Amino acid sequence: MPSHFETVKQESRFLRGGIAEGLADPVTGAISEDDNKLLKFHGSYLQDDRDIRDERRRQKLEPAYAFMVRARLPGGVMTTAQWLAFDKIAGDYASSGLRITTRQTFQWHGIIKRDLKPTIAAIDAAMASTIAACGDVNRNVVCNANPVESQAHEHAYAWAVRLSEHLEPKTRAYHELWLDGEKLVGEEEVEPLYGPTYLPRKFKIGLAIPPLNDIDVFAQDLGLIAIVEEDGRLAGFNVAIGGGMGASHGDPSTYPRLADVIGFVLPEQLLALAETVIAVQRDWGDREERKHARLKYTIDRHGLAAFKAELEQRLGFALQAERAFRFDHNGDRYGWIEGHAGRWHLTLQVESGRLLDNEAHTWLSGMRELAAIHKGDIRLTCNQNLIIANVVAADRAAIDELVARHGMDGYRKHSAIRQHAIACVALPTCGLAMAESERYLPLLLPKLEALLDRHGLIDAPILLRLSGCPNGCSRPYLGEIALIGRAPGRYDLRLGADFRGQRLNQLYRENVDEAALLDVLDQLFARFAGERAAGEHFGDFLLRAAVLSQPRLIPLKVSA
Ligand code: SRM
Ligand code: SF4
Repeated sequence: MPSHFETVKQESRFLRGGIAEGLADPVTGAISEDDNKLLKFHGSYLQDDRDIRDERRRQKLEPAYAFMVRARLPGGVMTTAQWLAFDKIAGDYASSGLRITTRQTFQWHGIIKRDLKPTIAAIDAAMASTIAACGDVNRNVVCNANPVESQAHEHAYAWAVRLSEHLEPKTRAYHELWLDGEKLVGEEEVEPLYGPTYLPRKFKIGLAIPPLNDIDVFAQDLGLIAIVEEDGRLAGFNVAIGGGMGASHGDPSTYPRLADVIGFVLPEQLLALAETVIAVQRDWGDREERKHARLKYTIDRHGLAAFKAELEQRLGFALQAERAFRFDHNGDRYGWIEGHAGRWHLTLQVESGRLLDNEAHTWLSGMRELAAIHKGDIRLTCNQNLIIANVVAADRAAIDELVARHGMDGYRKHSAIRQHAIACVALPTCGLAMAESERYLPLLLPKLEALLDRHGLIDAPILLRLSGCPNGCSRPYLGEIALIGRAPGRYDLRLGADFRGQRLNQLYRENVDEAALLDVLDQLFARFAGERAAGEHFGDFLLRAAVLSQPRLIPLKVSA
């Protein structure tokens, strides 16, 4: 039997439900549970401030409800005018600045009910959107974060935009609800790709350009690996399907999975390919149990070969054999990089993607000042960082001065592990968080740095990922060291992913507190310092030294 939410979608009249009525209700700061689920398709969630949840309950008050809003920003690229508009929205309506997400877009937290419509309307006025930023549809299409390094990067970014637009839901509900668009009266509405019940679950697409796997392409439902010829031409894309991170503690029927590479398509075949992978998932995905509804489970249930055969039969052509590729690393490269056409790009690290003004740094004021003088654009990365892009050489010095004056040049001073750390939002806004993540990272890092320093490893780049629960929003199963929340102050410690995003880590200690975590890591750092081979990464070392068992190799048949 289809899950309750399938019925809610079916009866929602293409994502309208009772959202308008719920928003107009002055008695509560919330909307109904079913409407909240529909609201996700419009790019927003109802949350409550968990820091004060118990206190409000004691005072017999309803929870401190507020909405999170997420923009859809394919490839994470925006103009300076858009930056200023997003910054103004943060000032006018949100409670905690701007938050860069692990899918290279912005979130705003703490928006009260009456401000939700003006917020979404302001995002639209800035020539962006929130439709399909969340929900059972194709989400923000992510793309290599530095898309102007060569012309092939520009083309790959253009494909990210085309995919995003092509796969956008077609319902007029978004315009009706948020932009005062005319109501459809008597006209037949259709969702040609999604149909009235949309997808069984969320769907994510990402484009990577080797040798940089900065988007974690194997964590995507549909990962596309750009194949660039020696002359810089974009030949097409290797296709990887079935990646996903989410799992539930204690439920082995849920698991993180890396995508399988199943072939190669030409650029002109890309839209049909994406649309058809989605259509097969739409028809074959589990609509009874949402926990098992992602594409990764559909593929494992039917078998990769059967899925591929169905895909090719519907496409009417066979995928070509996958082309050779090689990734060097994931994560971002900080500092200035020269792109093509004499333009420069400066990548800055933003801890956990949170942009605020405080004593240590003034990100909001600094970026506001920058947006007023910068002639290029701004890009967000899947590692929660930002790039000041398309700068002419003559403007670099002024930007360097501004960045230093606002304390935004932290990356220069950061230890290697800090440079490679990501944490999901978790408390106080995330309703699913079991432990702290974003707020714990700044407390944990100095302790890890002290250990690494003691063992002479302060310059060793190690991928550190923290998530407040096993849903995996920081892609923790791809961390060389990962902490996954179990309960307040307690985490599962997972170890041993590689530095290229091609191997999942393994559970090493279950449900441990900080003292136990640091003790275990101290011992492993000591061994790493003494026994590591030249250039060897921590995750690889743990396998070679048999601290961890050899994992199932992911299906990367061609990369050496
Ligand atoms: Fe996520 C749910 C935040 C990237 C897997 N994620 C949530 C919610 C909306 C909680 C909820 O459902 O009530 C979190 C809101 C927290 C808050 O207060 O803002 C949340 N996810 C985030 C962000 C903001 C984390 C961050 O620190 O940046 C990321 C927003 C990305 C975006 O712009 O679209 C974010 N989430 C991810 C990723 C990483 C990625 O996509 O590259 C994953 C793992 C990849 C994947 O999808 O498998 C991820 N989020 C989940 C899941 C588990 C899905 C599953 O298949 O089991 C959930 C829970 C769910 O969907 O039921 C979830
Ligand atoms: Fe919330 Fe869990 Fe995602 Fe962290 S990993 S943002 S705690 S759902």
